[in-house]
Amino acid sequence: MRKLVMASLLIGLSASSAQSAPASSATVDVTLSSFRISPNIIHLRAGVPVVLRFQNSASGGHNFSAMQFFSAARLEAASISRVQRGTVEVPKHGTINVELIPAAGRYPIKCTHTLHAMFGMKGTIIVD
Ligand SMILES: [Cu+2]
Repeated sequence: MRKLVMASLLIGLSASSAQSAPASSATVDVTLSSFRISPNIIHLRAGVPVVLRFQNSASGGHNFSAMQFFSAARLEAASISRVQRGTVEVPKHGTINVELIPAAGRYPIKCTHTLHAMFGMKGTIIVD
């Protein structure tokens, strides 16, 4: 699966070096559950458009909070309103897509709901 994603990334890159909008950004799935963010280390390519697909598999709300990551990234217009104060709120059994171009860096992530990070909902995004 990962190989497929990388392959399509490479194809996308070579095909869209002109001005055309990236028709098919790679999708990276991030699952929120009680109390995990999976994967808890998310590896992205700097400058390469990506859709982060946040899925909440739990019967309660969770969020994906990464203030520095989202402020450094360039969000696609339709995704801007889905990120509030560096946080994507995902309702129970919900899915939220956020399309963006990540900037290089290493960023902490967590769920800001009370005690959830302490219970394990935290991780890191590495963009290089
Ligand atoms: Cu949570």
